[in-house]
Parts: sequence; structure tokens; C-alpha cells
Amino acid sequence: MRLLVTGGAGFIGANFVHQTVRERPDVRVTVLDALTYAGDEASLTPVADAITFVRGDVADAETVDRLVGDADVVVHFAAESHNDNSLDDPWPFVQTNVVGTYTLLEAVRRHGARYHHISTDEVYGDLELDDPAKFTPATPYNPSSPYSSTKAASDLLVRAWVRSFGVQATISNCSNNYGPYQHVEKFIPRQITNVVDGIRPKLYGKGENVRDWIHVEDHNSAVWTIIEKGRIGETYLIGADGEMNNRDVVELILELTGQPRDAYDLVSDRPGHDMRYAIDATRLREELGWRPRYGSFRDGLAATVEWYRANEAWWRPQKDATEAKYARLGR
Ligand code: NAD
Ligand code: TDX
Repeated sequence: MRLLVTGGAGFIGANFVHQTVRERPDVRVTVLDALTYAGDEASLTPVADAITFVRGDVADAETVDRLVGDADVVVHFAAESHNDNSLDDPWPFVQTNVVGTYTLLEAVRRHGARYHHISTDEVYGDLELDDPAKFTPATPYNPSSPYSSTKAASDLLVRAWVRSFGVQATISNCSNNYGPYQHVEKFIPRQITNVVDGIRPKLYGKGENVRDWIHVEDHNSAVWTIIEKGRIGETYLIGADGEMNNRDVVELILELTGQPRDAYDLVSDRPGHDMRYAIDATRLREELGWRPRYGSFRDGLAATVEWYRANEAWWRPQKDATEAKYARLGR
């Protein structure tokens, strides 16, 4: 199989490439990544000899046409992915997430490749803390932020290209990922690396917001399950029943790093901050037989803390600029 992975130098994409090289020697992997501030070729160093890396933009029609023409399957991870950045400057989100997805879909339509679209549970908006409901594939789209609205727009393009043009596509909407190679702007790596630097972790608002955490390896095993067994045109929600509020996550990080559990600060809230996400992954489990392998969030988080401690050379170059950006935003 010739596989094109967009965004393969980012957090989830790099882990996906690692997993693919490790477990599927029959797959020939090409990565297309623009190496924005969020992409790092060093994340692919362990597999560099086994893959082809192309630096380029998913909104560049010529490059995309050439690479898609040479692929059997395209998995589209590339995106602007951080909510706080989207509140500061939404334009790159429209360009990459909407125009980039359009560009890929047109190439896939021309060449007839199988396409899998990586999306997020944030397209559904948020849930109340005391609501027993979870997101299902039937939940109406109701995105809150510039980031989630551009992801929602990209999902709708995929649905339309399936229906109107017969593109062979599937979509997955996953909950919050954690694990190695995640940029230090994101919640869990930010707090782990803050503790390493002697900075107190920073919780937005009261820390009551709930996210449904899944280990990145579980997300990626689900993506492979969908590529292999998913029904064309279908949407699959990916989650592993990992709901936890942000305060509990920070307290666990503090405990795992030997700090007092109350050694964090409350800072100003994110505008429009979604309260709770929760995934009902019944379709993925029952129709496709997928199961997560990371049973314990505590163990997965402990391993992630160890990874950041052991790989300071990977994250250190990003840390100061990231914290300077947060300082400007007052968070
Ligand atoms: P990330 O920000 O770590 O990585 C994004 C990658 O895309 C980077 O390598 C970047 O260089 C690349 N990129 C950005 N713009 C590009 C462009 N125009 N052309 C080519 N490459 C470009 O993001 P992530 O957390 O790994 O997320 C990957 C995907 O998964 C995204 O589509 C995101 O919406 C989705 N997702 C993320 C999560 C999560 O918890 N992180 C959860 C659900 C879904
Ligand atoms: O310093 C912080 N303090 C804090 O309390 C940061 C960076 C975040 N938070 C809160 C905001 C959220 O409630 O932690 C939670 C997680 O924040 P992020 O890591 O920014 O993730 P989130 O906004 O939930 O979005 C993530 O999951 C869905 C990814 O970044 C998206 O790409 C994905 O689609």
C-alpha cells in the first residue's frame, strides 16, 4: 500500500507514522508537512530511513496533485490545531483546515484514492457537566471556536464530496489525545514542562472543564481499523471513556512529579471555553470491533511525564516562545 500522511510531523501524525512503520512493513509511507511552528521533522527521526518526507502545504494544489496521484490511501492529519491560537488569529485555520482539505479532496476525486479524514469531537460543541449525554454520530454540529468551526467545515466538505462525487472517504472525530511528541502549547505537555521548569501549572477558569482523554496510540489504532474496515461515507467517533476535569489532571501531574497537589494557579479563562466533551464510541467498538489498549490514564500519563523528562532536547526549543505567547494572552 502507498500511504500519504499529511501533517505527519505533528503530534498525532508523527505517532501514526511511527506506529505504521513499526507494525506494517508492507506500507510505503510518504509524509506531506509544511513544518509550521507545530511541525518538527525531529519527531520523525526514529523512522526517517523508512519513509519519504516532503515539505509542502496541503493547500498547494500542484504538490498535492502529484503526491495524491502516487498514493492508494491518504490520511489527512494536517491542520492548525490549537484553540487559543485560533482565538488570536483565525485566518491560518480557514486557509489550512478548509482550503487545505478542499485541495486534497479535489486531488482525491481526480485520482480515485481512498481518503480518511481526521477530525475532532469539538465539531459537536460542548455538553453540560451534569448531562448524562455523550456525543454520537447523530449529534448536530455546533462548533464554538474558530478552530472547531473550520474543522466542522472541513468535515462537511468531505461529506459533500462523498455524496456528490463518489469520493471513497471516511471521517473520524476523536476526543483529546495525550502522549509523546505533543507540542508544549497543549494542556498536558504545557503543565509537565512547566513543572520541570519550576513554573506552577496554569488552569483556565476554575479548572472544572472536562475532556475525554485518549492515548494517541489508541487514536491511531482506531484510524487503522477504520481505514481497513470502515464503511465509505461513514463517520466514526473515537474515544476511550476517559472523562476527567482539568483540575484532576493537573493534580495527577503534580502527584506524579512529586509536587504538592495544590501547587497550581488559576488564570483567566479561554473565551467561549467549551465545558465538557464526551464520546460514545459504540459504532467503532460494535461495528468494527476496535478496543483501546491503554486501560489506565494514570499509567499512560506517568509514561508521558517520563517521556517529556527524557526528551527535553525535543521540546526545549519551543518552550520560551510558547510561554511568551501565553503571557501576551494573559494565560
Ligand atoms: P499538531 O498541531 O501537533 O500538528 C499539525 C501538523 O500539521 C504539523 O506538523 C504542521 O506542520 C502540519 N501543518 C499545519 N498546516 C499545514 C499545511 N498548511 N500544510 C501541511 N502541513 C501543515 O496537531 P495534532 O494535535 O497532531 O492534530 C492532528 C489532527 O488531529 C488535526 O487534524 C486535529 O484537528 C486532529 N485532532 C487532534 C486532537 C488532539 O487532541 N490533539 C483530537 C482530535 C482530533
Ligand atoms: O494552560 C492551559 N490550561 C488549561 O486549563 C491550557 C493550554 C489548556 N487548559 C484547558 C483548556 C481545555 O479545557 O485544558 C483543556 C485542554 O486544552 P487544550 O490542550 O488546548 O485542548 P482542547 O482545547 O481541549 O483541544 C484539543 O482537543 C481537541 C486539541 O488541541 C484539539 O486539536 C482537538 O481537536
